[in-house]
Amino acid sequence: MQQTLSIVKPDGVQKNIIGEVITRFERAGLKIAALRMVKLGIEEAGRFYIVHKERPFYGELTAFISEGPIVVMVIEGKDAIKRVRDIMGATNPKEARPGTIRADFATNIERNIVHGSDSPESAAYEIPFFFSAPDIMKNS
Ligand code: 3AN
Repeated sequence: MQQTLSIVKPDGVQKNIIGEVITRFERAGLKIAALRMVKLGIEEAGRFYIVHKERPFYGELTAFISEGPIVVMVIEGKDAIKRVRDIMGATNPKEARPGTIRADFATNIERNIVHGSDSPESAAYEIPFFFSAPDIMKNS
């Protein structure tokens, strides 16, 4: 079993597709092990995306993720990291496979609806960023 952190970003919350995103993960047999809604401050957003600190879009990225409420969740299952990213689709929606969340709903490479940890190392940083151990259910 593997755990990953996924986020319905502010554009996904605004578009009323929180349920749609969760449904796609659940339909694939993945389990929601923890979930809550939160609004990040700009400094927290900067810490969350610290790996992208040197990227030219860091400022826009942290402004966007903190512009409104988000839904953060821990998703659990076999190969959860890769499976969540397959369901999300490519970062740039123009390159995302049809039927993926980003192909269906994303506006552009920045406003792309959903986040998923990209490696076990990222998941190990991102999950405790939002959840402490007792908040994560053993339900699978
Ligand atoms: P992913 O979210 O698919 O793992 P990364 O790790 O390359 O993609 O980028 C992290 C986030 O930064 C993306 N979700 C996206 O919102 C944003 N991003 C990536 N590339 C760009 C870009 N060229 N311009 C603006 N934002 C970007």
